[in-house]
Amino acid sequence: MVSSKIPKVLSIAGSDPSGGAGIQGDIKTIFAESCYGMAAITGMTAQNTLGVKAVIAVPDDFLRMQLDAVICDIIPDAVKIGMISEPSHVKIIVDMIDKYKLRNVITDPVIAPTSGVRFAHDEVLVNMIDYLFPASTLVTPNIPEAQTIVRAILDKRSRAAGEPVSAHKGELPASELTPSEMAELIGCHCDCSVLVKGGHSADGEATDCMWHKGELSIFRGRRIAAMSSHGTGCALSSSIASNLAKGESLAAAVQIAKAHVTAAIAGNMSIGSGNGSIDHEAILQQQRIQQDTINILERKPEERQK
Ligand code: PXL
Repeated sequence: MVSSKIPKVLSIAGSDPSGGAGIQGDIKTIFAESCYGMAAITGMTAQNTLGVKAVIAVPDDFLRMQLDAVICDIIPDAVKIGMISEPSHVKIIVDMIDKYKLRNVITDPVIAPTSGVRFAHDEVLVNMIDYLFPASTLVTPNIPEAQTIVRAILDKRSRAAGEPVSAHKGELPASELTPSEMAELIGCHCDCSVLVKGGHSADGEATDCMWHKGELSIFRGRRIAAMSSHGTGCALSSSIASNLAKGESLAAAVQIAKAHVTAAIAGNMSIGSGNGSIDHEAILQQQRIQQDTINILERKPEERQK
């Protein structure tokens, strides 16, 4: 049997039955990026475009069985990690990264949805900081998530130094740090690359900052006032994973993913009565335009005339 050359991407995330975020959104994105999508489910949500009503986690053994079953048969070229609602799941996922020497691991630290019940409680966050981020290629928090992560790191440092944690609770520097300072702090603490997404910034722009191997890169973007932005973070992390699986560098993968997700938000698809899904079809169109351009450029000059 000849193994297919299609890049394979595994999403380890939660189910969103409304189809915009979680594994459903990831699979749509990975497909639109011309990769083969797989999904191991950490838990299920009950939600629609108005918000998340409830979350349940799958049992530990069952998460382990899903991951072993898929990975021992189909080794992924990249992995996207999304919703984790159990502290024990973090360690199971990190064990799998080590066991199968998984590469191109993109972790989207989803702490809470825009509207509804929280996904990850403090212990999950602490485990992510201690074990999952150091095992990841890139971590992709938005600004509020980065502030929560920075706060947890500073709390831990205070505790280790025997200082009162409460001293900086409320007026903590986290809210005073710029996105690039937060990316650097998290990246240095966890020894991983960090992309702080600017979609939630107050300046009306959507500029992302990446800390990668001691260097800072800025990815400028335009802020789109769309009614349908559900699934943006999931699509970005899945798109970065897909582009890494296709062999792009990390900076190129982020750049391409940002352009694709911007197009998906601009699609402004109207689904449901609340914050509906981004338009994953727009990623497919962008991806095709890009591929057509590459095909034209790769043709010999005499063939280009035809
Ligand atoms: O967009 C974050 C996210 C991730 N995973 C699941 C979600 C959401 C947002 O609602 O439902 C399952």
